[in-house]
Amino acid sequence: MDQAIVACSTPPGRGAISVVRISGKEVKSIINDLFSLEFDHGTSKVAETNLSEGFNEKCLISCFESPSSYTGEDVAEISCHGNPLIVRALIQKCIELGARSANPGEFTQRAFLNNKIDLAQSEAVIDLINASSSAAMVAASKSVSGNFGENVDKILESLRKIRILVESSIDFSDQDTNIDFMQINALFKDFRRLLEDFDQKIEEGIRIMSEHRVVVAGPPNVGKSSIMNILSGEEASIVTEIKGTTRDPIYKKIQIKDLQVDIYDTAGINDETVDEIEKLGIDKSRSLIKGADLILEVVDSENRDFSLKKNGNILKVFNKSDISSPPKGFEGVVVSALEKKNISALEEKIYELLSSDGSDALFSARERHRNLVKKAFMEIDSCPDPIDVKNVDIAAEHLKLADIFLGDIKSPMSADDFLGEIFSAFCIGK
Ligand SMILES: Nc1nc2c(ncn2[C@@H]2O[C@H](COP(=O)(O)OP(=O)(O)OP(=O)(O)O)[C@@H](O)[C@H]2O)c(=O)[nH]1
Ligand SMILES: [Mg+2]
Repeated sequence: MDQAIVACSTPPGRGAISVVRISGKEVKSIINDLFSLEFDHGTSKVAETNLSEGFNEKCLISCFESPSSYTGEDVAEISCHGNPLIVRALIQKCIELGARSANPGEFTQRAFLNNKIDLAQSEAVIDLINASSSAAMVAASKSVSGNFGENVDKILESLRKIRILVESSIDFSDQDTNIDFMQINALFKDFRRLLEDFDQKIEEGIRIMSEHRVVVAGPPNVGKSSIMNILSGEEASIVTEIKGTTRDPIYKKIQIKDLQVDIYDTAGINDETVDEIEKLGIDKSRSLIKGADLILEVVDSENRDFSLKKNGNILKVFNKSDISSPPKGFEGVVVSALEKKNISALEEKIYELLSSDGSDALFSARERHRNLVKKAFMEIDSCPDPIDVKNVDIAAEHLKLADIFLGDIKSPMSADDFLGEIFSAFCIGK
């Protein structure tokens, strides 16, 4: 077992409790030295430790003995009062007693190295923490419990069936064995169909995990900032009657029902402006519009013909309904930011448009998975079709490479620095 690692596993800051986690070979002795406590698997005990002169902290210590722990090593979770000073002192004590500070994701990395979970499950743990909707949460939890991995296994199993037949046709080619190429080619077709289906599921799995970026855009002075302030429930943006008030984009995280949404207020689009600062603001608006999942295209009666000339992810909003009416046949939501009219309908529509994305996802997935499937596809596409006695050597090579790429999804055979790269994207304490 490796040297013990220690970190705070709860978010930084003050709260009722914080949890300091230690994992590794010195855990038993550290717990004993800190709390005069016998490390006892499956128990949670209250004990005190002296953290500084005249200051004793009462903690709850939960013990998990190797291999029945998150990391597969001896693990202790120490719940203390949620004060960063206490957390820091506790971590310092653990370091003095033989532990070292954990790197980001190192607990999960150890779980992976100790075969507690595969790589796809480790990634899903982070997806579960970061999920920004209930549907994303469900998808990530399915991946944590192995649904995603089961799909990978099924595909690999199907590929290996073909590989066994192909390889044996090469090994026994000089003998009078009857190699059934019809069967090989039929299996090859089934495998391709499975992989195509999996690729599509991955696409949905990625989409459901993506953040929801909403950009409030439109001409100047139509009430974009007023709408932003109502949706975020605070005075995030400055509102004045002067055209071109907002320059830098303003960003807020908001919650609509079970959906977490990143919302941006932007500078009004005004192609006639000569103001250099306003022009820079408009450039920023345009690049945010490009990357948006949903654009609220706000207009008022003075700008009823304005259009960003974009298709797809646009929700038209007519504002200032307290002083004017929308044009006949207006297709969108009609609101008054000033009188807070119809705002819940606007929220409902935003929710509806964003939450339909990827709601069929069977599991959470990532770009890394998609790239490996793409590479496997390239091998499959380069594989001779149909496979026959003359090209079976070439086919064997491509199938082998496809196997390696697909295998890398769950258990990469590559070097440590690759794993380090993956786990460094995790948070400390995880
Ligand atoms: N009557 C009425 N006035 C509104 C409404 N919403 C906003 N206003 C007014 O319109 C003016 C512009 O509002 P803002 O929210 O700053 O508009 P904006 O689109 O962010 O403007 P820029 O940042 O300059 O592009 C302010 O005087 C607001 O009080 C509304 O629903 N009804
Ligand atoms: Mg504004």
